[in-house]
Amino acid sequence: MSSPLQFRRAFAFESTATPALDRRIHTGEEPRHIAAPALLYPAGPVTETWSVPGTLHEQRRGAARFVGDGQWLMGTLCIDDRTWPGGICAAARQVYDELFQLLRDEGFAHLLRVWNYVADINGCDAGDPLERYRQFNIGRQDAFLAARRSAFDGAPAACALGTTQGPLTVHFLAGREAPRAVENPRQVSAYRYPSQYGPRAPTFSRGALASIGGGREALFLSGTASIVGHQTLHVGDVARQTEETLANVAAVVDAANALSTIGPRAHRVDMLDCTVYVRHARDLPLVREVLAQRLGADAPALRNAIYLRADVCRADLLVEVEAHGIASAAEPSPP
Ligand code: 3EB
Repeated sequence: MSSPLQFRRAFAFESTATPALDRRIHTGEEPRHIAAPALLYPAGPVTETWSVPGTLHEQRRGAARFVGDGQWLMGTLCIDDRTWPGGICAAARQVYDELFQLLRDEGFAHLLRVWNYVADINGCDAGDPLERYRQFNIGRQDAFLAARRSAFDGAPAACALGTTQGPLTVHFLAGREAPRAVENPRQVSAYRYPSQYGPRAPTFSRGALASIGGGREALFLSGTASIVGHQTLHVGDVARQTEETLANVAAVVDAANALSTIGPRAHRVDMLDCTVYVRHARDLPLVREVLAQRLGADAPALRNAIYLRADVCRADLLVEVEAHGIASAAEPSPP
């Protein structure tokens, strides 16, 4: 593999000069041109950068802005669903149709990770009783099926969160080699959720493993919440939802380690780079307290975590954790 992929999270107290800047997921402010959850902690701004060596030039095509180096392709697509004919369902179809066309044009067969941000995700549009997230799921799955991409087993890792405003915003990371999809034995696969959660299931795997060069393997952990089987547990109790979420995170990490090319202890929960989405800003102290109890106050995962304010895609979920971990064959983790 010619160009290794690097991940870096830059905090406000660090130098803002990010070398080889490719794709930034700004989490410091709520910019108006994209939908982005607001940063709750630490004091912003935080910039997430997935980068490759060398300088890349951003290109634009339709709804997409993207960069690529031949090995990796990253970008963001935005469509304002409020003005798009057919609303959020049609906008989701259009965004994913354009994404898949872009991947075909650029010769990238595989989506590794997708971040979906939808304004008012638990709301409904005038004249349509179906929740906006459920509408989004229809358009997304239709696009996967139309493009003959894995809408079920082998779907990419993803998250879907609600913002207060902004156009439908989809960030993606694609590569040339198929990732290995990871499921959670404690949960029904999201793409097999029964129809009580909407006419079409969400299109994502619980995690994805990908070789990213330099003998390293990335685990992309999808948005993970207090769901066991297909049901939400601990409705109204953010502390217990956080604990259940961590149990699910641990289960996905275990399942990933069983598939890892690096080894059976390659990925560790306490070493993940976590993004924690909190529905109510007032719950932040309690969520942080539970994470500190469960991960250990000195865990790198706790030190590196960022907390964002977002609506979680089921109205009864109060917290969701997404993460990535990078394991290296050169530096095996201690037993
Ligand atoms: C869940 O487990 C919580 O629709 O892409 C998590 C990750 C969730 C991704 C998505 C939704 C999505 O069902 C919600």
